[in-house]
Amino acid sequence: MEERGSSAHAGLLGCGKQAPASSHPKHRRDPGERVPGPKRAARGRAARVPRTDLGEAGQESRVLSPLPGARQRGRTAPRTAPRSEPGAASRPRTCASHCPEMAARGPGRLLLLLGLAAALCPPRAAQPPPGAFQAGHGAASLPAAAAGRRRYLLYDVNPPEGFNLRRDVYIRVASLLKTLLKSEAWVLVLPPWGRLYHWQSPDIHQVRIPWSEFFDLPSLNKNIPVIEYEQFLAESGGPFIDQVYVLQSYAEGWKEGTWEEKIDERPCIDQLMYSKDKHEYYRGWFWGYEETRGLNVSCLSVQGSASIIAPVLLKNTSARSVMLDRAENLLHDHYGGRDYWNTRRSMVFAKHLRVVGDEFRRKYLHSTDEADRTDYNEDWTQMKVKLGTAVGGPYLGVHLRRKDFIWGHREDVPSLHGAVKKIRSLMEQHKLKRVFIATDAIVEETEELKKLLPEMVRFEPTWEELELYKDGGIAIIDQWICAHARYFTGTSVSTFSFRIHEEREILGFDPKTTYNRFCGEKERNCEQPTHWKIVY
Ligand SMILES: Nc1nc2c(ncn2[C@@H]2O[C@H](COP(=O)(O)OP(=O)(O)O)[C@@H](O)[C@H]2O)c(=O)[nH]1
Ligand SMILES: [Mg+2]
Repeated sequence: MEERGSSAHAGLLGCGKQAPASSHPKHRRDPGERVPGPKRAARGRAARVPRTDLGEAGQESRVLSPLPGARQRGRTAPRTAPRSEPGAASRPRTCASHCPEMAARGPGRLLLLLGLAAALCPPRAAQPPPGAFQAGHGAASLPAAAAGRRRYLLYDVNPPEGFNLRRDVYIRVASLLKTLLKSEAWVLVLPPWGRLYHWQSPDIHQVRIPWSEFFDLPSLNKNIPVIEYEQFLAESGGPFIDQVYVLQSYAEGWKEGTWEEKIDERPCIDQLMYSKDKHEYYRGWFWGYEETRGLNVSCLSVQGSASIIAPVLLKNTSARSVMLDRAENLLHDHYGGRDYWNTRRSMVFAKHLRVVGDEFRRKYLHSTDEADRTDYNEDWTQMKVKLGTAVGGPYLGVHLRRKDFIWGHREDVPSLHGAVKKIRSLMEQHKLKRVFIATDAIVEETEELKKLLPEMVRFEPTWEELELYKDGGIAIIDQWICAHARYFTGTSVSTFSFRIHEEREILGFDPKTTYNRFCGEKERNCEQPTHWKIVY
């Protein structure tokens, strides 16, 4: 983290220093993570091939230019009325909304009105927003005074990216937040879940889902300060985000050679996913919160780890709320290090989902924590299990990723027949009579699987359960059950499988029982996943 901070400064100031060796991307890898160059960092046993779900853009370049001089504090418009006020969203009342309207009425009156507006709308630094608009409502919120001072970091990820890559991006952003906290009071606003490509269950409302439906918020808060988006709306004074930075690569691309971390304000390369409304506010997806508006949007070309952006946030903008869109463009500060694992360990699944998974294990898989030696400490900071301690339930855990993984006829994904053959041989080898299968296979495929492997056990939610836990919750229950199996095998380069590896690492399983994957029938060199050892 320290190293990262200093190299980030070098990039921002345009010194063009080469990043320290430990920050080189060869040390990290997860699908969706951009790795420099046409040459992907080669790894030993088990490369996790960098990719995104539905495409991956190259990242690249070298010219360094410092960002334009730091903007003046207090230039951002003050907050508007709180969201709870009726009509607040459509009728914002301070200069944040009035000024553009005034400007639209013609140049003649503009100067006069600007002067008036300046008097009515003093810079934020000079006059903080009214305390009443600052008070948080959630249990985790700070007292009004403290909340009034802190700054808000928000982020979003490329729409096609799936749930488990997004979990990885959270880790990257969390390390940026830790860097920011060394200088100022910041809080991370958790991006509501929704509109994910893989969440295809019909008739279920799956937008604006708070993190607490999937994760345990007090556990997240033991790592970094986080709040839900609704709390941001309540305590920051309304559905406005002062500054949106869209992260992108460098237009000129990446030239092979030295790796350098850099960040520059640049013209937007792709068409912006934000457009101005008649009041000059930026409208965009904003996690399905239609009333949310951005006051300013610009693009940053970035090549480097998450904390490279810290100096920009601390020095180049006075915006109180800053959103980083396309945050998957940031790399890990230090993949697999202590900081990485702390954040990963803090991502405890929501209790209600764990309870459902545990109940299923007990009922259908003869699996309990006492017998399996998988006791879970509700306080992750107190959980430190020696690898090899966990025994796991008497079943084989399988993650069989299908859908978009087979459409491209990938070489590293088996046919159903191939998968069942492997499952049978593993059951025999490990003397296991039961097999639990997590899969996203379509109905026709699961029917075929049942014929080929009649004894298989799946978590098949009722409609009520699906409505209650949603596709994301059902996937977590599947992952939780796989994480407790005596032996696990997953699918090549699936982030869904990777997150199961990590969960098992936390539970204290022998790595031999975890880092396994299916091979494609025609795959010549079937490398097995890397053991990423937990660091406390
Ligand atoms: N319930 C359930 N959903 C799955 C399973 N495998 C994949 N999915 C769904 O498909 C998505 C796959 O996207 P992602 O999380 O990015 O993982 P990846 O694409 O395998 O790297 C998951 O988030 C789930 O919504 C599974 O075994 N069980
Ligand atoms: Mg994916």
